[in-house]
Amino acid sequence: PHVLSRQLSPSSITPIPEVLFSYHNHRVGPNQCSSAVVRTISAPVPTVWSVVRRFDNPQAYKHFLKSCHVILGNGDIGTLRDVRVVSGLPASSSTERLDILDEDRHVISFSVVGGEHRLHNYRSVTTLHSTKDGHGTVVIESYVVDVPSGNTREETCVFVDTIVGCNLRSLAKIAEKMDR
Ligand code: A9S
Repeated sequence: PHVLSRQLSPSSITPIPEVLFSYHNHRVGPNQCSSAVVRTISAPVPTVWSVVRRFDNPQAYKHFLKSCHVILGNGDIGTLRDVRVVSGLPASSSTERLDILDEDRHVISFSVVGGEHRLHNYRSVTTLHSTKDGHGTVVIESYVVDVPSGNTREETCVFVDTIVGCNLRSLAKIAEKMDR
């Protein structure tokens, strides 16, 4: 995937409407970093959305997660989930809140509100965009997160871009298979 390190600008991705673009314009605090990962998937938006919209089932395509339990709510804004992380990462769990689920615009966003890991105040926004021919999807996933003490901004973005890149690659594989 293409990694756009704080370079996401309307001119670089012309077909995306300003309203959707604004979702990726994060307020970044002094000790935070922000970036975005973009990936094109060879499956239409409804197929990709059917996977991405499942706040209760992120482990379907996020392979660093081994389980997910909804601990509050039923899929509406404010729903909380508790995810468990596979071994080998500097993390064991994360508690996450659903902030946006826009079924018409294909926008989902969540915030990390707790857990045992180093990505404090992580917040991501994922938007789906149809390719011009209607057969494909461009996924944009941007985030903002605190830079952990002892790490640089660059290290933090490399770490998170890697995880998000893996997730989007896996999402592509699953959606492309569903579409066959
Ligand atoms: O889950 C996502 O969409 C994205 C990320 C970057 C998740 C990161 C993570 O869940 C780990 C994979 C466990 C890595 C959190 C919250 C902290 C980590 O250290």
